[in-house]
Amino acid sequence: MYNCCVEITGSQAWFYVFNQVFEADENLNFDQYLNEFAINYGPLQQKFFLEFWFLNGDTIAADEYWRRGNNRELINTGEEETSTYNYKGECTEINTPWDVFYESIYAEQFETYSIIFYKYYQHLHQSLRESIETGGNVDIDQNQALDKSFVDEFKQLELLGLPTAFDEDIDCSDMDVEDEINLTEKTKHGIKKVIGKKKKNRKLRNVPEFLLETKGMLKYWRKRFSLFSRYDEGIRLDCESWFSVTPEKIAIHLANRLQCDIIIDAFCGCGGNSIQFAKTCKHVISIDIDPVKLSMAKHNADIYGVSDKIDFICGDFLQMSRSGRFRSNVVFLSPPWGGPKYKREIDYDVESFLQPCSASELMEIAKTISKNVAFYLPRNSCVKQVIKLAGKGNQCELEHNYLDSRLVAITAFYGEGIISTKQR
Ligand code: MGP
Ligand code: SAH
Repeated sequence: MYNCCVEITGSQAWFYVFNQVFEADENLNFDQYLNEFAINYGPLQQKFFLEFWFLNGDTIAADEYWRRGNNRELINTGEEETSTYNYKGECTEINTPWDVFYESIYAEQFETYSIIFYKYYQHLHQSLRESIETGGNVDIDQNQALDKSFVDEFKQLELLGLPTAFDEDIDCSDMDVEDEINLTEKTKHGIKKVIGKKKKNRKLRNVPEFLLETKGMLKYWRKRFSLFSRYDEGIRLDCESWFSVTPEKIAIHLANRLQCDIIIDAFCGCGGNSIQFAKTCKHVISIDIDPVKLSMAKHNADIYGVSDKIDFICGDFLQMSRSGRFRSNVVFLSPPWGGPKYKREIDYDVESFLQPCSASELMEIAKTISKNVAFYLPRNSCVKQVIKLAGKGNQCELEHNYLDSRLVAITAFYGEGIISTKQR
C-alpha cells in the first residue's frame, strides 16, 4: 500500500533538472538522440538519480524527517491512518531511527524520480519526433529496448495519484480551500486525503486585491513561497510578475550554473533571477522596460540583502544593446511569453509568440554582448526552433526544469562558456 505525504500548497516542491546537449546540424534529425536515449534509458536514469541524490539527498531526508515529525498539516494519505500517527495522535515517524528513515526516503525519492524521468523522456520524444504517431502520447513500451515492467509500474503509480503536489489536469486557481479538498478526493482514485481541521477553515488572508479580482491568479499566490522563500518579509510583485517570476529553486539553480563576473539579466522583472545571480556573480546588470517593476526588484533585492551588487537600469533592452555600451560574460533572457495563455499552444512558436521580438532576433542581439546566452522559455516551446538558435554547427544544451512532477520551463544554453561539458 502506498502511503505518501501531500503538501496542499505545493510550496515545498522539490526541484528536478535534466539536460541534454544537441548539435544544430543541417537537417536537425534527432532520431539518433532518441535511439541512444532509449537504449541507455536504465543506466541514464540511474546516473541522473545518483547525481541528484548526491546533491540533494541529505537535505531532502533531513527536511522530510522534520516535516513528518513536526508539521501536523502534512497529511497521511494512506487508506488506513496508521503509519504516521500512533493511537494517541502523536507522530510516530520521528521515532524511526535515522538510517532506516534515510533509506526509506531514498527509496521513495527513487520511485518519484523514475516517474519524472519518464515524463522527461516522453516530453523529449514528443518534441523531437518528426511525426507524433500516437496522437501526442508516445508510449515507452513501443520501444523494445525498454523494460515493460517499468511501464506497468509507472501506470500503477499514476493511477494511485503519485506524485501529487502539482496535478496537471486540475486548475485549482479559483476554488476556495474546501472545493480544492473535494476535488482532490474525487480525482485521486480512492486515495483518501485526510485534511486537518485547521487547514479546512483557513481563510484567504493578506492576498493582494488584484489577485482576487483577476481570474486564474490565485494559484500563483498559493505558490508564493516557492516563488520567494522570503515572501513574508515584504516581497512586492505586480500582476505580470506573479505569473512570470522564475520560482526560487529554479533561479538558484540557474544562478549556480551561470556563475561569472558580470551577467546581464535583460528582462529582470521584479528580480526573481537577478537576486539569485547577485549571490553567485560578482556583478549583475538588471534591465527592465517598466520602472515600477524595476523599483519592486530593487526593494526585493534589499530584502535578500543583495541590491548593492546589482545595477538596475530602466529601458528597452533591444535599443540599449544596439548602443554597444554593454559587455558581460553571460546574457540571461527571460522575455514575456504572451501571458499565461502561452500554454494553449501545443508547439509554442518561439519565432512568433515571444515579446518584444522573435527568438532569433533576441539571440542575435544578445550575441553582440556575449557569446554565452541562456534563454528561459515555455515548456511547450518548439524544441527544434530552440536548438536551431545555436546556429549551424554549434551546440545547444536543453535543460528541463521540474518542480515536483511538473515541468515548469525549459532553459536553453548557448556558448562554450556555459554549456555543461559532462557527457550524458
Ligand atoms: P505557468 O504555466 O503560468 O504556471 O508558468 P503553472 O503553475 O505551471 O500553470 P498551470 O496552469 O499549468 O498549472 C510557469 C512558469 O513559467 C512561471 O512560474 C514562470 O517562471 C514562467 N513564466 C510564465 N509566463 C507566462 C512567463 C513569461 O511571460 N515570461 C517569463 N520569463 N516567464 C514566464
Ligand atoms: N525573470 C523575471 C521575470 C521576467 S518577465 C523574474 O524572475 O522576475 C519579463 C519582463 O520583461 C517583464 O518584467 C517586462 O516588463 C520586461 N520587458 C518587456 N519588454 C522589454 C524590453 N523591450 N526591454 C526590457 N524589458 C522588457
